[in-house]
Amino acid sequence: MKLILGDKAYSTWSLRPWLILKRCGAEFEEVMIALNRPDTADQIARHAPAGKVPALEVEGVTVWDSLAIALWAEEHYPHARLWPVDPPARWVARSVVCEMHSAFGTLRNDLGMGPGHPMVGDPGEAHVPSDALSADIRRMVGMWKDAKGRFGEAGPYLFGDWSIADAFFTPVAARFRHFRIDLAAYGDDGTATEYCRTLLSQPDFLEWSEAGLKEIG
Ligand SMILES: N[C@@H](CCC(=O)N[C@@H](CS)C(=O)NCC(=O)O)C(=O)O
Repeated sequence: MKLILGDKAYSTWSLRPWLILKRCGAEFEEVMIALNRPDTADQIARHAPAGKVPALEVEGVTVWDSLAIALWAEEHYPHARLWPVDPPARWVARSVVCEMHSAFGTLRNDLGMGPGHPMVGDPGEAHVPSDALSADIRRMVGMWKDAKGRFGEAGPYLFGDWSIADAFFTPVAARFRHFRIDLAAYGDDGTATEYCRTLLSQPDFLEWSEAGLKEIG
C-alpha cells in the first residue's frame, strides 16, 4: 500500500490521511512528490487521476482525495474507531468533517501553506485577516466550541477520543499557528486555543513536523 503525498512542510491535505493511517497502525510506503516545482503536475499525474495529492494505491486501485481515503480507512480498520462511538457525536463529527472539506475556502486561500509558509516549525509573521477570513475563523472557533462542549468532555480531542475530525483540523491548527491568529479575537473562550495546542503536540503530528523541518532544512 502506497500513500502518495506532497511535501510534509506544505501539504496540509496530505497530512490528514497520513495521520489517519498512522492511527490505524497501517503499514504503508510513502511516495513523496515535491509541490511547487515545474514537474509537479507530471509527477502527480503518474499516480492520481485528479492531479492532486493525497492518493492511496491499494489492492490495484487508486483512492484519491483525503476524505475518500479517510472513509477507506474507516472500512478497513474498524478497530481503530475513527469516528465517535456514540451516534449523535458521530453524526456531528461527520458534519464538521464535511464542512471542513466543502467550505472554509477563504481560510484555505488566505492562510495558504507553501514556500515561506510551512505548517511546521516556528510561527511566521502575523497575518491581518480580511472580513471574509475573520468570518471563517469565527465559524471555526464556534464550531469547535460547540462540538467540544457537547461531545468532547471525555478526552482532549474534539469528540473526546481522537477521530477523523482531528485529522481534518490538525492542518487548520498549523495554519493558525504559522499565521499567528489570536483566536481570542474571534470569540474563543480558550477552548479553541487549547484544542490547537493538543493537536500540534500530538506525537504523530510531531513526527510529521520533524520530517517537514528536515525537508526545508
Ligand atoms: N480535495 C483534495 C484536495 C487536494 C489538494 O488540493 N492537494 C494539493 C496539495 S495540498 C495538490 O495536490 N496540489 C498540487 C497541484 O495543484 O499542482 C483532497 O482533500 O485530497
